[in-house]
Amino acid sequence: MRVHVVSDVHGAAPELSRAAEGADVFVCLGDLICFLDYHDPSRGIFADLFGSEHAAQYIALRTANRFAEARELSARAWADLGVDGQEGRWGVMQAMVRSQYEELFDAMPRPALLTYGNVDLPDLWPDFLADDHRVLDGEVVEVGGLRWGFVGGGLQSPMRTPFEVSPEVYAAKVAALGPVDVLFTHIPPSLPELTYDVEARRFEIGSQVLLDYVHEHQPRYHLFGHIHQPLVARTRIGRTECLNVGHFQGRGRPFVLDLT
Ligand SMILES: [Mn+2]
Repeated sequence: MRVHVVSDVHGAAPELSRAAEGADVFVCLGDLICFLDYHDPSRGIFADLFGSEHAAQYIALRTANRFAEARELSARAWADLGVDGQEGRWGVMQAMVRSQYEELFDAMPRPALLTYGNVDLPDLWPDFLADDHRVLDGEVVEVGGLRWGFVGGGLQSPMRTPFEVSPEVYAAKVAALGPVDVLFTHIPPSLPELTYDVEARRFEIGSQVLLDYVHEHQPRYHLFGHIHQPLVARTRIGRTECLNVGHFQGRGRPFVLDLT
């Protein structure tokens, strides 16, 4: 069985539309939206709203872990746009996210198994999903006689991305799976070589609960995204092959898993 997996799509709709060519099963591990493009500041919702120069400055501050200053910068930009208060901003933002989702779900291969990334708005997904788009979060599906488990979203972080949950909520989703043969998550297990991004030059957040789960249940594979340029793209935890399939936006092609 040839499985194509993508994660961290971040707006790459044309590539997404071709990502299931030749696949028996197609899986998407989320992060569809492009708020900011660290490689091309002219792309993404921030650039569309405030211009690419603002986006470049905002990216520079966040890359330097200067999150408070980044928030001040965006507060000024919103004020310049004449948009007041959280609710006003949210309305504008949601309209832009909706237009990205429209294009991305139009390009999403069918059928597909999906889970959410941390840069997604799950509440909006039902408006865009096709009948044969199956979303799984803390759930198991049987494919070819194997149990495939899915856990979406991220953990609370200073980045304040839209779909971050508390460690307790995340742990409950992982616990709901029971043993699986193949584990699909957006974020990696908490191992430094898997969570370090060599280009952003920082550790992103991985999950200790996922690490414990893999030690305990030893699925054949654990596939995840979230880290765009990882120090290490694959490793072994006991018998489990851990695979980073992230940054579809940068690669433009799916990760191919030949599952026998
Ligand atoms: Mn991402």
